[in-house]
Amino acid sequence: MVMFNNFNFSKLKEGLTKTRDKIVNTITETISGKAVIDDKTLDEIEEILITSDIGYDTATNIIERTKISLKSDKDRSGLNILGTVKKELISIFDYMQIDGEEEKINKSKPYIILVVGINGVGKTTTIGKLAHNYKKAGLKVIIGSADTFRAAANEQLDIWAQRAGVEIMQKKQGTDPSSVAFDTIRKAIKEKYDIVLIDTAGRLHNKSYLMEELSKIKRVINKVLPNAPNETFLVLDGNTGQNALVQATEFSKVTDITGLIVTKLDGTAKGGVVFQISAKQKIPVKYIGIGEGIDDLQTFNPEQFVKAIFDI
Ligand SMILES: Nc1nc2c(ncn2[C@@H]2O[C@H](COP(=O)(O)OP(=O)(O)O)[C@@H](O)[C@H]2O)c(=O)[nH]1
Ligand SMILES: [Mg+2]
Repeated sequence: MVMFNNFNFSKLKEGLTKTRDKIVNTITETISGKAVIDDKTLDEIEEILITSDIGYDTATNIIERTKISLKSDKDRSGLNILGTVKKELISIFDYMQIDGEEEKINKSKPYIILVVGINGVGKTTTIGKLAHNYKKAGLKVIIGSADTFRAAANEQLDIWAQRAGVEIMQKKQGTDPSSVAFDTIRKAIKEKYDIVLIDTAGRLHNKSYLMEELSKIKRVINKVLPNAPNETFLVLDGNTGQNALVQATEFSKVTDITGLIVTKLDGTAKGGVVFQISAKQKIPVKYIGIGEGIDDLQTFNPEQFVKAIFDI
């Protein structure tokens, strides 16, 4: 069951232009004019993949598997090679299960979504977009503003809540974030909200501090709802390439991440990092951000993502 009607292939394709230039256009140049692709050319393709943000291990793995699958295939045309590489890239996401998100939400209302990630990755923007998507899907949404650290955070989130047309719970700057989370959830239970989105501050000066803050939020949430949060989404900025991978690794150590959201894939050549993070972390990629607008969040679909990158 598709929860959101937020997919637009041409917009996705446009957003991934630089990534496509970096990965596919160079591969296409390498294979063009060659009737048969030999192993030397495959090694060149491997190098292109390595220098894109797909990462060394993932790239060598893909080419190895491509070589194996081509052994039983007489067709060594460029087109077939590209098709095989595409298939291998899609298979990186095989670990992701079709979610049945709607059923999950229906089973545990209010459904609590905690959004974490370092400063500037796009948490607040993504919460605004998610709120809009859930609202459009007919759900009653409230946002809890647990980024009480920055003065401007409340105002920014308030603007997004208004855009999305959803409720928001805010407290003074400096309030304990977990008390905002607590009150938001209590209100959500009392007033029968379906979805609670909790924004957090992205202070990562040190791991133990982050762990403490996140685990306190969880502890406090658990007092109201034992199974909450139902989801913890980690937001990563696609623009940061390798660094996004490091963040995914670090956050996974301190909290149970149930899904990734990779933002700012528009206008970056580093979109290949989505493959690398998935291959390494095996955490489902739930959404991708391809712009600053309220409609610029798409549910991640492996086939369409690869197709959009390779569709020249
Ligand atoms: N181009 C682009 N910009 C984005 C996207 N997501 C967020 N941003 C921008 O990234 C900046 C930081 O976002 P914000 O939500 O404040 O990050 P936070 O600190 O994690 O809450 C803002 O200028 C957003 O407009 C995206 O998918 N594409
Ligand atoms: Mg924020």
